Amino acid sequence: MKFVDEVTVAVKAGDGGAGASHFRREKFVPRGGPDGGDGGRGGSVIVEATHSKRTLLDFRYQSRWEAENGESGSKNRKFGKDGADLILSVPVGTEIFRQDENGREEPVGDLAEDGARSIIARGGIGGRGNARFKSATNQAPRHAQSGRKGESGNFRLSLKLLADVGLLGLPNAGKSTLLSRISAAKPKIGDYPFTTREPQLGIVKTDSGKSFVVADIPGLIEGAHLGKGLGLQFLKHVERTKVLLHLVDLSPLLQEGGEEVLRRDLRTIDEELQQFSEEVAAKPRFLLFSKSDLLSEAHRAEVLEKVSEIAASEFPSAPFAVISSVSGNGISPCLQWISDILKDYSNEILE
Ligand SMILES: Nc1nc2c(ncn2[C@@H]2O[C@H](COP(=O)(O)OP(=O)(O)O)[C@@H](O)[C@H]2O)c(=O)[nH]1
Ligand SMILES: [Mg+2]
Repeated sequence: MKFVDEVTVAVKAGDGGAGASHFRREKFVPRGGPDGGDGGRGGSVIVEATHSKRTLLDFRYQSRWEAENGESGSKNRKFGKDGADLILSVPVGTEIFRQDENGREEPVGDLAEDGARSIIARGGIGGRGNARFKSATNQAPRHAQSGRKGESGNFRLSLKLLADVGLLGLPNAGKSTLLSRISAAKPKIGDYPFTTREPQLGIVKTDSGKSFVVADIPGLIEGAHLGKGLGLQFLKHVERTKVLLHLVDLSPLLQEGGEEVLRRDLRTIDEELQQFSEEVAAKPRFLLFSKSDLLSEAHRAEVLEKVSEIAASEFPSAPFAVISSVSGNGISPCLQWISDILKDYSNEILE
């Protein structure tokens, strides 16, 4: 199963600055020679791979990118300043395709390593100033060149995605609702037969602007590791995630005896994980007690206390939060926790 993050961008490199046409004028030099300087080079557009990015999300928000133009030359043979190059930072593993007017594509880069670069549009060179055109036969040329246009074009950027985070919980825990609440974008699915129960991936953006990929693992029920439901198929999807979000519906706590229901729900998922793979079960895990908006003010304090007790005794090493996917309350510390952990991983490329 392959998920890809794909964007198209329109880029334009900077134009070269114009050369100047100018003659020296000084008090005691009656007929000064030509002294117009050259224009500066336009900046190029360069795509660069970095481990610190995990998705192409930034390019969904902005699809047009332009590098700076070169400045014009001026008198006294002064060169115009070069335009700065524009660096587009993308995750390691990003492939680049140039698209022509007919939609045909040609691969132009495959940035497989941290720091790998591809110049996708070159800046135009600056025009020459009239000082350059002085010759034995033409002592006072007026002609100066204009700068060359910067290259432009449309490019498709494509990244095979691995889920960084696995979202686990019993049916109805609220996984899909949470994912749609926190998703900034949905990646495309390739090579996968369409079913109504395919795992959903979402690209999530944190307040600090970082993004990562969350997979909703549906259908995880008791016996999933034995292939019950579609559980096994989806469990395989968590194998390569870095962290787990374990979601449990807290609403049973609103009723008598709810504490036991909650503990059982938590353990059911944990046991499925343990049976599937101890290694997967040992991944850093964040417990999310969902649907907090269902708590009335009168019950809130009491329920929160029970939640702390349950979390501390069932999973003493896991951080936890009480959240509502309806109001969005309580979610952001968890997203911050995830991005802190993911900082330590370099991007991996799906084969
Ligand atoms: N009140 C409330 N209902 C929720 C919340 N999250 C999910 N639900 C509801 O719980 C039910 C199951 O949610 P869903 O996201 O489909 O669960 P999934 O099976 O784990 O994907 C749906 O009716 C949701 O509207 C929440 O934060 N608050
Ligand atoms: Mg669901």
